[in-house]
Amino acid sequence: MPINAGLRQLDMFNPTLARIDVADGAVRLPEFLLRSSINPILSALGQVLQHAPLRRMKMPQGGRMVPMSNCGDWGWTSDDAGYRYQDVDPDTHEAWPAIPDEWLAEVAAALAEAGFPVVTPTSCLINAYSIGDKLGLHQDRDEADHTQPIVSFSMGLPARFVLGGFQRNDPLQEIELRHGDVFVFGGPSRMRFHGVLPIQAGYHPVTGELRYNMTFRVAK
Ligand code: MD3
Ligand code: FE
Repeated sequence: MPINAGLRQLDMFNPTLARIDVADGAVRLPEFLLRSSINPILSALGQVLQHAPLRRMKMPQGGRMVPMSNCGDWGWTSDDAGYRYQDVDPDTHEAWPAIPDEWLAEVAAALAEAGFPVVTPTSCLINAYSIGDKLGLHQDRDEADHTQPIVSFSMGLPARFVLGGFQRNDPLQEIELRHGDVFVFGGPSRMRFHGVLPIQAGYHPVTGELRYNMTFRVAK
């Protein structure tokens, strides 16, 4: 028997070739961002956050969200009036920075790898989680076209992500999102309830005590 019998990956030293269908239209690409250096992706994050710093937005019902920012034509915002996409940063009244080309290239590659038509996102929401931060169960409904997939990048500390069904009380499956992972949520899974459990204490060599998530959307 060959010594690699049973190995399902083409190259055990390149685990990023795996593609896992978690649900109908929900595709996990483990360590997709680590196929080549992640440094340009991270330095672009530094640039974006210099122009549009992280801030804790108010939720319409009260309370504050995890620190967020945006890039692209449209940025997702939350305040007393509700949730919406805005073409300017409400803190500076300036246009959001452009989505970095290095990110757009990875988004296009991920959509293709996951078997979706390649579309260019018009919005990128950046969430920065500290230890203990969480994101309650919700659906993403603020985009005009719910048939367009959402692509997510995870960086830094791992998160326990929960994916539910189409009703709030449907059973949840727990999935770990790790540094370099990309997820594509399209097809029927686009409207699944989902959330993030409190980030557990830890230290990541690249981001320290933080987890970053970027979600790429066709907003309008
Ligand atoms: C499943 N962010 O920003 S990314 C969000 O880790 C959001 O920060 C989480 O949920 C985070 O809205 C999860 C993965 C994700 C993004 C969009 C989805 C999962 C999704 C849309 C539909 C179903
Ligand atoms: Fe969401």
